[in-house]
Amino acid sequence: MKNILVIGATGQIGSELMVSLRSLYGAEHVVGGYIAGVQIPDCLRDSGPMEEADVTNSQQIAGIVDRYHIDTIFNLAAILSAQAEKKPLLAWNIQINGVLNLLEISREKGCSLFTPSSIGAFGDSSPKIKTPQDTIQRPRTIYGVSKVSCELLSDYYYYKYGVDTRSVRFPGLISYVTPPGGGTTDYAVEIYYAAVAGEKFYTPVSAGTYMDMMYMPDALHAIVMLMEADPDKLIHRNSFNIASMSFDPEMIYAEIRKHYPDFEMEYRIDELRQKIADSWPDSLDDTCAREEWGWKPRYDLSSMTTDMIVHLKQKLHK
Ligand code: VAH
Repeated sequence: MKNILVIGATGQIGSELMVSLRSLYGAEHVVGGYIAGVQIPDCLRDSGPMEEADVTNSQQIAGIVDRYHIDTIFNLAAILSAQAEKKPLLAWNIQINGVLNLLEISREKGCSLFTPSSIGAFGDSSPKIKTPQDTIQRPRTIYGVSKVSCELLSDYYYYKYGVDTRSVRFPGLISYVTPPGGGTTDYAVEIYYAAVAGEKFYTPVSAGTYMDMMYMPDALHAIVMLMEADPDKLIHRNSFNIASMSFDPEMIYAEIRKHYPDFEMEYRIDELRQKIADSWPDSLDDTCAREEWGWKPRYDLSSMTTDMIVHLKQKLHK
């Protein structure tokens, strides 16, 4: 049975990954790592072990790994793209120095390590349509630079020391559970909240700005599938393109209006997020993930929209 540590267990991905992992492997086998001062949801605190785990504090993490005999670490600590541009050194510290701490701990203690990358690991000079698994990666955001560096470091530790590092390049993730913070793709979450709340939505990126997006249940499924995959079948490790849908604001607006015909959207462009979005791919080619570990999304824009609205109506008491 695995003993798992989730770093960033209260974040957008971490909080839902915790629920999935605890139901799969047993709550007592999944330790939730949080940073001092963060609000820990009761459902996490009451269902299994939680420990303060700052990814920049190597000694603290190593102590948890020893105390709980951790053999698998999921590292979801990150400052998202737009936020990272405002705090580049903090983003670097968490996303590189923090990752190096985890790679060293994984090397010394024999842990497997998952640290997600992102479509943000590509830049203007990467092919934009059906971006290949292996292609040029020259991002110009600190988020992208840290994600490419993390991919390279994780592969280095696999090839030099045999550390079992694996990761995926996440598209924009959409969820009704934990609101996102500071991302470029977060408009695709915020728009659902506005529609269900009966409010007009102001979209920060322009029509025709296509980005790969994914519903959170598919993202969680990808993480577990990859970490359970037969290592002998993996040709790539850090990091797999995965995709499920690509849309622009007009497409998601049209899909939501099938449920709320009077819903209104207007463009209020956020220069920073528009510039970042323009540098990212419109769509990814995820053939390698499908061939090497059986990746296959289950949600598309229509089914995600229906599910998001059902759950947000309950959450917002609408
Ligand atoms: C962001 N949601 O917008 C994150 C993600 C691919 C996008 O990395 O920064």
